[in-house]
Amino acid sequence: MQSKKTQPQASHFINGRYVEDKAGTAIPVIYPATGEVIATVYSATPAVIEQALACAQAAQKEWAAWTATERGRVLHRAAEIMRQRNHELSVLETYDTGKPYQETSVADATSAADALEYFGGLAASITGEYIQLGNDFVYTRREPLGVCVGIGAWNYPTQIAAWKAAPALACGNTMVFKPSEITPLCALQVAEILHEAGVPAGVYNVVQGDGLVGASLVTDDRVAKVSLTGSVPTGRKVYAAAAEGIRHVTMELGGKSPIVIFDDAHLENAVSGVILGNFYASGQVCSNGTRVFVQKGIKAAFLDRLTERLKGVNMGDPQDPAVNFGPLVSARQRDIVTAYIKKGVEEGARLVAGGQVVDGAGFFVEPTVFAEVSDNMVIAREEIFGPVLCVLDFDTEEEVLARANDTLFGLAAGVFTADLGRAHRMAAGFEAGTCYINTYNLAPVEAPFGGSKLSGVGRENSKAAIQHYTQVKGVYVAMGDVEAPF
Ligand code: TXE
Repeated sequence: MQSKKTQPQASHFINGRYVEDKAGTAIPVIYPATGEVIATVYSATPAVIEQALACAQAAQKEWAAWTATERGRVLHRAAEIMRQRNHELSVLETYDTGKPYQETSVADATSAADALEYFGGLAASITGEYIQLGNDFVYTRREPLGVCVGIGAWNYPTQIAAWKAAPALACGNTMVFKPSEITPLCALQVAEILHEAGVPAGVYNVVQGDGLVGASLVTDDRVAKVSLTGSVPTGRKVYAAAAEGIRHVTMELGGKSPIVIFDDAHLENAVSGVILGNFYASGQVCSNGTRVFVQKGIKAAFLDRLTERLKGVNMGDPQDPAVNFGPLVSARQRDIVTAYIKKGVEEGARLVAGGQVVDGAGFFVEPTVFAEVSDNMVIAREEIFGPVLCVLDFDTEEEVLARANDTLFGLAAGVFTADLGRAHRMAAGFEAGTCYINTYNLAPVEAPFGGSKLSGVGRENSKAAIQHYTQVKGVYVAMGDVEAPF
């Protein structure tokens, strides 16, 4: 059993050190597998928020004056430290979220380290351009935005903290990051490691709290940019608040993504893709392909094979490396998911597997599969954010593309087929920011990640992220006299 060192030294990490202010509201940190309180942090008071923003502002000019190679060097060092501590960070991620260690040990701190490494390497290649205009010329400078605010959701606390920190810092910005109040522990480790790697005090700060603390950060005049990972309703509030100060935004919001399986698909891979796209992290992944459209010819075989594969679920203590299916993050999330399952039954969908809450102190819900789901059912239109998979069937390519796109979301989409032309036609036709052909839910930092329509604005990872953490200044240089009409 791991040492349950989960109580952090203090709630916040500001100006290179831990800071506590117990005048803030106490936030109990609950271990989703047992319901026990494993730590207590305190919501940031106005004094703590002020201290974080003031330090971030004070540190930004000096940090931007480092050469990009120097900034990249400390990000690389931070990635190295993170990989060395992957085990401890994964155990903490499991305590924070309830996700099985089998997942966290390969998907969370490793992805965070990848981002630090990738943007550490990209930093020195962030340059402007030279535009010759006869004898005159223009050069451009790609400059940092200033103080950035990051706000995280509860499903990938380490990864989200690093996916925002890495490009922001590589570009010479500073950041105040607020993790979700439901999973406050991991971001503090990211801050500690960045500081240990040599990032100067004040460059990356973490403060705790709920939406009210988030709202205070978003509306502060010192903030140039806000990057949110969260639900669409929250995205609307944050986007509107950021507009007040005409701030740059990145919105990584929710989804109700389609996976389309044609008759000629590789059945085993399609089932694996659907399992990854619905049951990884107990279904609490924004890009999940929760509407699974199966062509009628393969539907029976698909359902048989999926039902068979679900027997491989090993639900239990997520700290046990043999366990591959954990609890939902909170009692509230469990109740939201079970309400949707009840709704699905009421609407007449056929419950093929699961559907039950697992008795005990943890927030466990069985992996659940509905078939005979119709497009207008609530479970086919709303984001459930839990292990609930909806199987819909279809006849033709044209029909399924129209139905797959018939949603206000646009985060991700996947297709399984052996027909190369059809795969790329579907990818081109999907109204989504992140598409998959014959796989699902892989998120390498080299690839852009983000949504269209209600699922968001902007992209995380890949070179695209540099556009969202810098601004271009054009400098016109006249080589001759200035001509004027009088
Ligand atoms: O989101 P919430 P949760 C989405 C996922 C799901 C949701 C679950 O699809 O919809 O996130 O995460 C803060 N001003 N994604 O429940 O409630 C709040 O404190 C400023 C998409 O955490 O929206 C928390 O830190 N901040 C994603 C954060 O917003 C406010 C991947 C999110 O809270 C605020 C993962 C306010 N007014 C989950 N109100 C993707 N697309 O990558 C709340 N917050």
